[in-house]
Amino acid sequence: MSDHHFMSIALKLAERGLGNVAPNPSVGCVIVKDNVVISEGWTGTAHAEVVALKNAKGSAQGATMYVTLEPCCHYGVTGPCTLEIIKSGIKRVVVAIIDPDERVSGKGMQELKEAGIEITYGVMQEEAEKLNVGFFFTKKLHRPFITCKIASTLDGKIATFTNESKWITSEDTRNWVHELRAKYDAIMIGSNTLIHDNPLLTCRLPGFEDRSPMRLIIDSQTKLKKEHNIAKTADKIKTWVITNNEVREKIKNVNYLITNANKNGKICLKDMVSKLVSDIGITRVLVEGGGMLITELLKHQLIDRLIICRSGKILGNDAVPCISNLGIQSISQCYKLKKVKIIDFVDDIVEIWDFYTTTSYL
Ligand code: AOF
Ligand code: ZN
Repeated sequence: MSDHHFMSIALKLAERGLGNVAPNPSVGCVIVKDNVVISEGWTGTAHAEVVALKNAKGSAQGATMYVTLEPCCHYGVTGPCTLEIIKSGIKRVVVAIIDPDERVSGKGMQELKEAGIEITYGVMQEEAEKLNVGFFFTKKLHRPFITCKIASTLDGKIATFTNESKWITSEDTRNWVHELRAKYDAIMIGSNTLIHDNPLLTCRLPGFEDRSPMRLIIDSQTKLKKEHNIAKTADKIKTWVITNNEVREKIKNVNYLITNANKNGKICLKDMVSKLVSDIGITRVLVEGGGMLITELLKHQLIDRLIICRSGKILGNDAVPCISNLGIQSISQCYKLKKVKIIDFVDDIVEIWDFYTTTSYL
């Protein structure tokens, strides 16, 4: 079996931790002896390598370790993985990508080499970077990876002119979205969506109930009241109100992130995204509306991925559009996206599009 084969298993394992381990990356690890996987691990409270070594129960002597990110060599919340690897008698370590954390950044592999361990570097590097794109964004761009999910009609509308939006897409597509939520660190909405939909924003699929990400509400006028579903469940699911104004009446269990104001007296989005990293440790955000918030993020080049769940319905020109006016005169000024994937559901299709910020970064 090839290095590629075992690294792809490690990458699959790494996927399991997405949405669960921020601000950490989600890493996968397999230990292989005589072409057989003898143990597996992925990041949880402990690092992937440490979990895999523990699962190997002392039989890793002479084995090869496949790991999706360079093993760490620093004392952080946990001790250095390099020490554990050296102690275990592992003979060879195959690494997908270097850890951009300046405490590691090549030093992890150097330490292993100096201990006489053979290193192979760069196997499935691109896939490993894509998987942890949120972590790499925080280290290199100082902001999280931002995806916008839109439930839209065929004609690009997200609600009727009376603001009714339940339901545009079918149940199986909505279940898929619940699963998607579990892979993000946080879900973000604007205050209009809070008022019109009074949502819960949880994962409600069986088996995913405890995987609900934290909720972020862009709410400069503090419209969130204790009667809203989000406020009522803030004791169970972490909730942040993001505002640039002083908050006079705080709601129990709700956290408040105060941002700088822009020149129009509104939330400075650039400051907000940097504080999501520095103050909360978020690496991946799923924006779920509404149109105003998505339009503002778009104008500030703060959307990296667009997921459109499109149903076979038509609402007409008086309905609410998924993106409002952009004042674009010429096609040459338009925003351009790259098609990533189309998923076929019975009544809907899900389209995944990446902005060039993402594709040029990767
Ligand atoms: C690994 N394996 O599974 C992960 C790593 O605060 P700590 O101790 O958890 O360290 C966090 C840093 O460790 C993080 O910024 C990244 O550099 C690395 N993450 N390293 O060897 C893992 N998750
Ligand atoms: Zn580590």
